[in-house]
Amino acid sequence: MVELLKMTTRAQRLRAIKEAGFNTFLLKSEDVYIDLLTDSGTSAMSDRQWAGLMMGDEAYAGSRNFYRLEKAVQQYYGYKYLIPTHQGRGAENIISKILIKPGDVVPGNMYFTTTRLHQELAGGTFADIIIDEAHDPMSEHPFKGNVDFEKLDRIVKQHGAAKIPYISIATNVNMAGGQPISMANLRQLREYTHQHGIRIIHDMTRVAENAYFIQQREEGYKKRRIRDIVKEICSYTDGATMSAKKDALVNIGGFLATNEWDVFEEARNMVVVYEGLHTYGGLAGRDMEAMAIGIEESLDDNHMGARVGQVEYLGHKMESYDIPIVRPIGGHGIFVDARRFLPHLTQDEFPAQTLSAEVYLESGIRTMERGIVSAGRKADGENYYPKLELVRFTIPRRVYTQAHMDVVAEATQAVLKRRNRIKGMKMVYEPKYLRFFQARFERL
Ligand code: PM9
Repeated sequence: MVELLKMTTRAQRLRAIKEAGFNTFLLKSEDVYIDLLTDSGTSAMSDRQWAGLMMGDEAYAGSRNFYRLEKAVQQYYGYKYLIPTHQGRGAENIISKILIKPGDVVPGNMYFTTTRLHQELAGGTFADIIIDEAHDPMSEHPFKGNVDFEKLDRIVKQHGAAKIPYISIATNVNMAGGQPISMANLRQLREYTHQHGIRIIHDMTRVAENAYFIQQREEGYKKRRIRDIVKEICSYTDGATMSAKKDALVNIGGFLATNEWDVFEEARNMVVVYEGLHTYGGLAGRDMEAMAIGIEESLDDNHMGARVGQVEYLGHKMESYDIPIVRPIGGHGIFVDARRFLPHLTQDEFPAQTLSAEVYLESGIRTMERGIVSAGRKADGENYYPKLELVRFTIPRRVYTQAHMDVVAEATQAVLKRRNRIKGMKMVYEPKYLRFFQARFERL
């Protein structure tokens, strides 16, 4: 499938971004030239996946596509039980409701917006146990997704293992810049959690990208196939939530997977309340078919080399223009460091939100804020002040060419040249949950 891209004038973009309250989530996609808002549900499906859509068995119960998907999850990821959900947060809702009790603590390798919100809504508190390097955009640590065992041990000693329903481990940590956890670190975590009787729940949204980095960077994995590395990663965890809209190359879909019968039984019952019957979980049969095919395609070594290679291409181009980006270059996009890009703005003036709006205004390229707006507020109402104040240039899989990446780098360079004249913003509307999606801003 090919799609026409629409170029707009600066006057049109100014009108559009003002109408959108300077929030790129509120832009109409028809006003966007190159859309790097997210890699979620925006990838191009393959010929095989499109053919799979035609094989949808739209029975209410027991669709053959469900069994195909169940087989793919068992075969490629190794989890025993599957519950499809409409997308990742559907699975997060269910697992949080089942495992977390009020007063519990959920340690994890950096927060993710929807994941932490569901943990909090279930009465839990998230505790960050990622290594310090993950909060430093300039650190060259090859595995910034690693767990810091001193931080974890402090939490376990302080609260006791009984208050920790699970450790939340993301592969290729999104908010850190698409940064991987190493196999050695995960293996060590498995040993630790076995000693303490704590589960690991795996946010496997970008597990294949993580596996690619293990293959490229970790001793002993150079000759291993991505599919084998992915299976090994999953084997160190007890269950998983998945937004299949990313790695698994579909426009909609997700799942919860577990190796525990009791958890499965409760989840199978709960899914009928929130999503749909346990053999479709909010998805059409055709969506499950496309997902089963996408899972297999995502594990192909050549696909992953091309995918991360394109991200690296954009990153190197930006670096050649002195645009400050998170190092090392991550898996799903380039994260521009708004603190270094706009050093004259305080964090309360929303540097990343401002930069994202300016990139749109300059060029029609849509990106996403990943800083103080995304971090939201604590239970007591205070703002979180994350160390990372980033703009994410997220690359959809199999959609854009390197020429588009050239345009992106050049447009960002043009903003860099006039950065001293850029003023910050104030928030004029703030919704209660996940404010980054719908908040509105005005220029100072
Ligand atoms: N991630 C992203 O753009 C979609 C919307 S932004 C909240 O990065 C992880 C690591 C994700 C993720 C979504 C979800 C939720 C869970 N974990 O969007 O509900 O990156 O399918 O998945 C977005 P769903």
